[in-house]
Amino acid sequence: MSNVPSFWRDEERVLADKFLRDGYVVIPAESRADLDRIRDLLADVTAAYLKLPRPQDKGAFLDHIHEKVDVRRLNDLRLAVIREMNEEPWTRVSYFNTARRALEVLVGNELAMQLRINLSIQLPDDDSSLLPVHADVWSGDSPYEVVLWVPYVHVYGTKTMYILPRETDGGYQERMGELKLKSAEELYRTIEPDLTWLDIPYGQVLLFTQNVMHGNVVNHEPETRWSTNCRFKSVFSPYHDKKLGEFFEPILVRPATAIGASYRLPSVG
Ligand SMILES: O=C(O)CCC(=O)C(=O)O
Ligand SMILES: [Fe+2]
Repeated sequence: MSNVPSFWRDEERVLADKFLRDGYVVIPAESRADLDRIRDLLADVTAAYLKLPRPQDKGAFLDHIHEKVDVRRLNDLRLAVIREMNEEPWTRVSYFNTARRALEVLVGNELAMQLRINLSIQLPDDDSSLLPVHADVWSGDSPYEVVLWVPYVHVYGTKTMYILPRETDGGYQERMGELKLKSAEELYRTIEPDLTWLDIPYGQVLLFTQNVMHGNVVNHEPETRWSTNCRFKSVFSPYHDKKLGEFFEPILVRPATAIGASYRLPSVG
């Protein structure tokens, strides 16, 4: 045992160590009320768009939406729901509230948040909106970003997303050059034995670093997947293509930072 005292609180250290090891954590939503409010909005906006009565059981309605909409209309529905969700002034605050303590522990307490929350809807057997294996950091995201990924239905099997735990991912990314893989398909087949398929019941949320490989496949379960993703980063961590003000917006800046940033030394003489 080292005799250097730890500055961590024990339970925060446990969460942090898990995230360092796996590159992700799945935790109960910190505010179930905020989670429910977003899910209910998704269901009600979808019902209005499809000219259906307001559903009683919002979760069941979302799970079975493939009975009411086909692949041809899916993208228009998705865009309409994303627009309405992002137009509501409260959704980003509620979204943050589903994991705010964990974000503070894992990312920081001065935070920038992605301006728009993304929505993914995956109907059973639909191959039109897949995300083959990738790490977002390969295409312009900063390695300091963390994704808060929230399912609105129970996700499991092929209805969920997969992730390569960080400990294993590191080895593959180091050997990427030697592996000489020609396509995402080949990469997927290489890492497939090591993938974790996240089983997340409604009520829990996922936080992950998009530096590790992840993606999804055709949903062969009998229900539709509904999930959202949105990125957070420490305000002062390096930015890449996704800039502050365009893609990210500061959501929590502490007074000492505000005072420091606005201070001008008096001019002398
Ligand atoms: O929702 C998924 O299946 C993948 C999400 C993803 O790639 C991301 O949020 O970066
Ligand atoms: Fe991604």
